[in-house]
Amino acid sequence: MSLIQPFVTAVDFRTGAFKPQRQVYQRRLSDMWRMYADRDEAARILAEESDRLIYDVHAAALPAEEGQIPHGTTRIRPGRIGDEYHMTKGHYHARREQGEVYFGLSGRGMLLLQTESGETSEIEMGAGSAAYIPPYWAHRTVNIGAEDFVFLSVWPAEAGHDYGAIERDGFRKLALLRDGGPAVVENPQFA
Ligand code: S6P
Ligand code: ZN
Repeated sequence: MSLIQPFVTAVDFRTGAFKPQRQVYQRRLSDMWRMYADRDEAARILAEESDRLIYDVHAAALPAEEGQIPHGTTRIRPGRIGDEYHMTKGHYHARREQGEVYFGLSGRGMLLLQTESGETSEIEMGAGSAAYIPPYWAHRTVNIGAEDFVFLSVWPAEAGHDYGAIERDGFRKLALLRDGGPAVVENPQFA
C-alpha cells in the first residue's frame, strides 16, 4: 500500500474544475455515438455539425490499491441527441461488490441504474443530492436540465470499471424529452 501525503483540492461547483488540476479527460460524441438510441441522428450530427463535447471528468487518480479512495467530478453539457439527453457511457464496477457515492454540485441530472438480474432504478439529482450506488448496480448519469450538470463521485480504488456489458447491450431505460420534460422509458433496443 502506498503512503500518500494528505491533500486537498479546490472544486468549482459550476464547472467541476479541480485546482490544482489533476487528471482530466473528455468524452465526445465520436467516443460514444453508438450508445445513443437514435444512431442515425448521432451520425448526422457528427457528419454535418461537430464532434460535440458531451462530458469531461476531473479526477484525483490514485493507485488502484485496496483502501485508496479516488474521487472526481463529471460535468455533462446540456443537450440531446434526438430526444435523448446527453449522458455518460455508464459502467458496472469490474468488482461488482464495490459501491460508490455521487454528490450533486450544480444543474439537474438523472442517475439511471440497473443490475445484471434485470432490476432498474432512477434517481433525480440536483445540487446537494448525495446518491448512493450500492454494489452490483451499473450506473449512467444524464443531464436533464438546461445548464451543465456537475457532480462529485467517490469510489473505492479496487472497484475498477467494466464498460463492455453496457457498450454491448445498452441500458434497459432511456432518459428522453417527452411533452416538454424528461421521462424515463423502456429501451426497445435493449439486447
Ligand atoms: C467512477 C464514477 C464516475 C464516472 C464518470 C464518467 O466510478 O462512476 O467518476 O467514471 O461519471 O462516467 P463513465 O461511465 O464514462 O465512467
Ligand atoms: Zn462508477
